[in-house]
Amino acid sequence: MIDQFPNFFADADSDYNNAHFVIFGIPYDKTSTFRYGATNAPSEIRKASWNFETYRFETGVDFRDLKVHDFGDLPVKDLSPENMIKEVEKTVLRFKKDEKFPIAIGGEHSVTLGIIKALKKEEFCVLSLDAHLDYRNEYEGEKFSHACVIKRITEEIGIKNVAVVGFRSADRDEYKNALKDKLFCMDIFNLNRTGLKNILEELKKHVGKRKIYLTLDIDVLDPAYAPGTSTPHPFGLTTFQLLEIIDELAEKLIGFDIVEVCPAYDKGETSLLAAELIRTIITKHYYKTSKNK
Ligand SMILES: [Mn+2]
Repeated sequence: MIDQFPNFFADADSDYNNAHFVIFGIPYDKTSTFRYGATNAPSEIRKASWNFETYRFETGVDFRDLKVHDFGDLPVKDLSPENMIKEVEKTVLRFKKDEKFPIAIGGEHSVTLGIIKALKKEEFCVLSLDAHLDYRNEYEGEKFSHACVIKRITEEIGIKNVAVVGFRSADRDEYKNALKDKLFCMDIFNLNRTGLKNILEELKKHVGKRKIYLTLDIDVLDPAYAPGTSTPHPFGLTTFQLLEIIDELAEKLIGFDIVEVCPAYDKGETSLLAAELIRTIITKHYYKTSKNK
């Protein structure tokens, strides 16, 4: 039995230069509004990652054969939101220059803006899976709040390059503005009525030939699966619906993040799920892209 876990993501033991996938933590929760503690998510998710077998019988890929590096955590805990975003941008610019595939562990959702700023030279589509629209202009006087991150991202890369799926909570003006601005957004009720397969077809049509950056707010899942999150909202996706989305889109990914895990509010199941999602997304992306080479 391991009584002290190594402080890196399980089997992410390539060195930086040899790695293709780079995992890094962004322990930040300064703009959280309901529950605090997302700063602990990177270390709890790393710990949870040691639970899993490396071989994936579904694809025949062994996680140990992939070149994954754990870069550690960015020193952003005490920074203002603007400075945190700058630090994230600087780091991801380096990953981009070195042709790495970035995988961020939040932290709250505000961290994603720094990643998008770094990647935005090329055209791609941001897919946000989230219980919330996060399309407010500002929240509690803060433009860089987690509740505004999609609005800020649309300002960076253009609204046609953004899609939000799975939301079920929004402020009245926020929702009206999203519709008025023609943000591609699919609420969870529509998704369940129309069927996930049809929604995925619409999403794929919207994305077209573009690559995808996935920002996965863990609260898109039902709190039954992911209770350890900052602003939980009932009526969420099931884990198998999420897997279906990942299966459809994994090939197109250029990077992803998992945000809003808040480990103090459960018995570890949300961190376990986040760790397994990271392994699953990496493996599926690798499998689907290497198949086409
Ligand atoms: Mn959310």
